Amino acid sequence: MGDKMLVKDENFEWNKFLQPYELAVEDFMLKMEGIKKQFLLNGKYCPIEIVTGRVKTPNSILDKATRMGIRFEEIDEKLYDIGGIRITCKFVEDIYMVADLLKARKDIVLREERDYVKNPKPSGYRSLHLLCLYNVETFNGRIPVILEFQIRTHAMHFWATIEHSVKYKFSKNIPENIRKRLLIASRAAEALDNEMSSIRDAVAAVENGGKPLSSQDPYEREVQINTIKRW
Ligand code: 0O2
Repeated sequence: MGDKMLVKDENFEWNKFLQPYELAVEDFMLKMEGIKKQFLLNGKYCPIEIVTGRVKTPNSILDKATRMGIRFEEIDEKLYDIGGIRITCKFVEDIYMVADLLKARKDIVLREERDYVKNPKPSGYRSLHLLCLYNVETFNGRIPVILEFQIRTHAMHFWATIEHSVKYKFSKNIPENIRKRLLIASRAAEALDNEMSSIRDAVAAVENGGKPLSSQDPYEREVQINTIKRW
């Protein structure tokens, strides 16, 4: 295909193509709100703070497909983030709790996990991505679509939002000094995440009669925190 920009085919029915993604994103936004509600109704600590979703625009799809050398006919099987759900959490440990919740569901099948929290991108980008297959019910029958779940902390989200705008401003060619500063800012965000978890543990330990939390396991930690205090 080369580097030739994929062009918008006037006859292509984008609306029809994107509809299953729209439905899938809407379905999952609702499902995530349902999970949130269950935590609250059961008086448990909820690892999910904010849920948002979006479907890529045709221009953004064509732009990314061109960049990645994906042919037009392959877009729906090779472009994984046409439908995206973003979940923002307070703590890094919450990210993995949310991931476990998603992996345990029967209505989605995990296709791929990209852990940019443990292995940040060279840009400094951090988030956990789960690429999942979801069968969306439409009046034309069941249609399989890939959804990309991006799970991140507020600090990771703040960084990604600013870096995204900077990239856009410089048409993806960020000057070297700005790039370095963004990398330093990403490390600062990581330090902030670590400190917030540490403060949480210190407070929980105080409330636990001075005894530190015994487990590094996020589930046990969650149980302990729940018994000590609702955050
Ligand atoms: P938008 O506008 O958010 O939709 P590759 O980068 O080649 O490994 P791919 O398919 O881009 O492969 O997948 P990846 O890396 O999992 O990234 C998908 C999405 O994650 C991106 O979608 C961004 O939303 C986010 N992301 C990934 N890397 C970065 C980064 O360095 N900075 C920021 N701010 N976000 C990132 P889009 O389509 O690029 O963007």
